[in-house]
Amino acid sequence: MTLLTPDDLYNVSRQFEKNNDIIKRATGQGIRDICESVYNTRLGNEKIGIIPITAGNGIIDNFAESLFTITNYLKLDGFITNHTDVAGYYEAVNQNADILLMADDYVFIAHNLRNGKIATNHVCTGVIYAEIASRCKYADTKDILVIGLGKVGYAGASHLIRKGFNVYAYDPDNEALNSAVQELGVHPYDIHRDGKKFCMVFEATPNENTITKDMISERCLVSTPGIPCGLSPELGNDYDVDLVMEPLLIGVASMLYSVI
Ligand code: NAD
Ligand code: 2YH
Repeated sequence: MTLLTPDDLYNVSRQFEKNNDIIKRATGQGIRDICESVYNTRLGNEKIGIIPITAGNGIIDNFAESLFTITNYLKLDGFITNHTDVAGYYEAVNQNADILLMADDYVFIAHNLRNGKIATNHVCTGVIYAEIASRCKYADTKDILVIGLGKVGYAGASHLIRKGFNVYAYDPDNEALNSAVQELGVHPYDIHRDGKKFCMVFEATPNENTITKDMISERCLVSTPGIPCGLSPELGNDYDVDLVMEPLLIGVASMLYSVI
């Protein structure tokens, strides 16, 4: 289990703006347009109740505040409840929240109380980062590499298969890799043998240096929610990589669009 730290969340809207510029440059569209087309929804004037949760490792400084910043950034009407946990839930419902956002150590959800839709951060993050990678405007094939097939990576790989991409995937955990081969139909990618290079890469691991020079072509698009980043700054510079990596806003935008 990886938990966000207050440092990860430093100036979340600035981090997002920088990434949105890269997304626009590499795909031709910004994150809002991409979310609208993935989910076929538009954000309106929904009221978002953000509930701090003390379970497990407890409150993360800056987490609820960052979600509040994100709701403002998306021009939604957000508020953080004064109470935590069940009392916070009760408060949010009584304050007429349309959508609730809350996370413990394992699951982070958006729940739309008006239409009953519920979404998890790991699925929505996987879907949107995979979608971003798949939109690389320099790609001339439908081959895409997925690195890491955990909760986020599997959801992204599944999305790419649904969209008709040729998905190559690597995970050192054989059980995770075999499930994705059998259930989704991804091609197993052997980093030591295949020598195939990709223009579109979706990485979802909690480790550094998961991306090597044998995997990527010059000017490729690497889209990764993984913390820390799997691409070293040196490799990113040498290969002139368009790197999309942001700790919270892109995934939360995806969650909100998915429950509208
Ligand atoms: P997980 O533990 O469920 O899965 C991680 C997977 O990566 C595992 O299957 C593991 O075997 C695999 N892996 C580890 N090292 C690897 C390597 N060198 N090459 C290939 N695969 C490797 O984790 P998760 O919930 O899927 O989250 C993945 C990452 O995404 C974490 O760092 C998490 O913090 C981050 N995350 C970020 C956001 C965001 O908005 N930026 C949102 C959710 C999760
Ligand atoms: O960071 C996390 C977990 N990794 C779950 C996310 C799933 N992708 N949870 C945040 C915990 C927040 C805390 N309980 C709070 O401040 O409310």
